[in-house]
Amino acid sequence: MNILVINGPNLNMLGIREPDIYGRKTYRDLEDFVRTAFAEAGVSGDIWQSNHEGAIVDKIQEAYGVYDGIVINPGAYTHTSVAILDALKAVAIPTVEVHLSDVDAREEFRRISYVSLAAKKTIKGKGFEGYREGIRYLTGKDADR
Ligand code: DHK
Repeated sequence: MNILVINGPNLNMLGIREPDIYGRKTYRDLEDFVRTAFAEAGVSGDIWQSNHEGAIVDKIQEAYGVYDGIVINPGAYTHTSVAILDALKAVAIPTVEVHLSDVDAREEFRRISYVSLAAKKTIKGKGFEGYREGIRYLTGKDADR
C-alpha cells in the first residue's frame, strides 16, 4: 500500500506559527513523525506540502494510479476550496482529512469543510497523532473503521 500525505498552506510554518494552537514542533518534525507512522503501519508513502491551491490540485491528480490512499490537511483551503474537493472526487482515492487543531472549537468559518464531502473520515484536534490515525485507518487495521 502506498499513501500520500498532503499538507496545505502555512503548515511549513509549524513551530513558528501560533504555537498556542499548532504547537512548537516544526514541519520537519511532522515529516519525521509521518515517516515513522508509515513504517509502523507497514506501508510506503510520501509527505508533501504546498502553499498553492493549484499545485495541490495537480498533486491529487498525479496521485491517480500511484497512491492507494491520501491523508490531507488542506490548511485554510479546507474551508474555501471546491477545486480541491473536485480533484479528490475525480481521482476517487480513499481520503482521510486531518486537522491539527479542533477546528470546531475555533472561528465559525473553520466549521465549514468542502474536503469533508470527499473524505471517508475527518480527524481534528489530535495534533500529529491525527496523521498516524489517518494512515492506520487507510490500511484497514483501525478498529473503528
Ligand atoms: C490548519 C490551518 O492552516 C487552518 O487554516 C485550518 C488547520 C486548521 C489545522 O488545524 O491543522 O483552519
